[in-house]
Amino acid sequence: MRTRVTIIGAGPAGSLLAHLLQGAGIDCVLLERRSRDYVLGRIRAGVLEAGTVGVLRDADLAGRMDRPREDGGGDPHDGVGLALDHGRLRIDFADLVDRRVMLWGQTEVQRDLYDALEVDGTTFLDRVDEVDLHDLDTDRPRVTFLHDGTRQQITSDWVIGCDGSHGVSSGHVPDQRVFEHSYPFGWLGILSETPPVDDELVYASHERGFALCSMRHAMLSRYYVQCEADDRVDDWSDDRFWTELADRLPDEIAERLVTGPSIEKSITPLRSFVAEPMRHGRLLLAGDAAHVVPPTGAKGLNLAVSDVVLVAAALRAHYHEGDDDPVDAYSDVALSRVWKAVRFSWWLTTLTHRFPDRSPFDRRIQAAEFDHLASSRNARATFADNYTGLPIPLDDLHAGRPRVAA
Ligand code: FAS
Ligand code: PHB
Repeated sequence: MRTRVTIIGAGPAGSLLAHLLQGAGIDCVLLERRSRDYVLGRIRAGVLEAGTVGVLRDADLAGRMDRPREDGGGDPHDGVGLALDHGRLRIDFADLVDRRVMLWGQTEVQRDLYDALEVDGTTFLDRVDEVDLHDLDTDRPRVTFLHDGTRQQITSDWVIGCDGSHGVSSGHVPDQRVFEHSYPFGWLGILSETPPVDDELVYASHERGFALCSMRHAMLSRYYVQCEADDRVDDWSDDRFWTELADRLPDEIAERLVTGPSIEKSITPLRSFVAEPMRHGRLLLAGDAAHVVPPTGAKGLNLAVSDVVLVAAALRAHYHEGDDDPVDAYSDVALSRVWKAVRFSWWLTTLTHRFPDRSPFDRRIQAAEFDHLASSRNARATFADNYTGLPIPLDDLHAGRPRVAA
């Protein structure tokens, strides 16, 4: 096969990139290891930054999301609640930064993307195996793979690694610098067909550990509790989960908790990971293929979107204007935004979780941080600025460099 751009991985990053490239008249082939249904069945992120919502709307991917909430559409949120032990405060996004976030599950985003790829007529091969990359330092890189038992090869101008944190692309960047930080705990998440405990999300920091109350719609709640790094799902009965969740929430919230059987239960390890650079020759990396953040800041999916918006803009400049400054700036410009999201996710995780080796000094520092948020509008505005999403640096990409502090 011959195409302009080969995309490896059809999660949110790869499938959004394919849709954006098709819209720009740039042919691409999308390769996915799993089946479409498997990808659609993964329960992951829930919060879309303001910028991500704009990207979906501009790409005509927001039809279902923009239906009224009561008709199953997305749920715009103007704020989020924080609780320390049993004190509470609210970060009012609308008042502080005049932006909001959208509760719209990653599974819904993925469904809208796959529906759009059908309409686009994108060449989308799922259940591919043994993907390998070749000749990335030439202007005719090749991708080989098995599909339906047949070994195949694609020659293209560019290869975009959107194959997540366990993919193959990242391994094809020689002299890669890897930055990793592991957390001594994980998240146990459940879905339950019960009404959410509050209209907004609640991030709770308690002596017993972290808890998060989220939602998908008026009769589908998403809850998380911090668990041991080596816990297994079988260690957590529904009863144990609900009891632990209630113990970690402020009393007035715990009293409203409606429990029910979990319809999904999974454990996610928490880690921060960045691989630099996000390019080698004609290979560009985007999304979890280049970076992973703890889900505390709701950044993973949103970073995948911002990387892909930058890749699509760089490839449009390459093909439509013969300008390669944007693609040459891509790695540095993307990383400048990635590291700010990695920092915020690390900060919010450190603020809200119970560290096993934590000293009384550490607990006082957490309390002082909450006290500063409660008493300083500027501190709350910084939180809101990061949580609702920093700008996607398209201007820096076209200027050929990341913006740095003067
Ligand atoms: P993805 O991992 O989503 O997609 C990569 C795709 O590449 C996959 O479909 C994979 O099958 C495919 N692939 C891998 N190797 C391949 C190969 N060799 N050939 C072809 N295809 C290959 N983020 C949040 O913001 N909030 C959350 O609550 C949250 N929860 C999460 C829970 C879990 C269990 C995980 C793993 C992640 C979670 N995340 C969360 C982060 C998640 O949403 C990611 O940031 C997001 O899926 C990133 O999208 P992609 O970069 O497309 O990577
Ligand atoms: C979710 O709804 O799944 C969710 C929300 C906020 C987070 C992480 C996950 O920080």
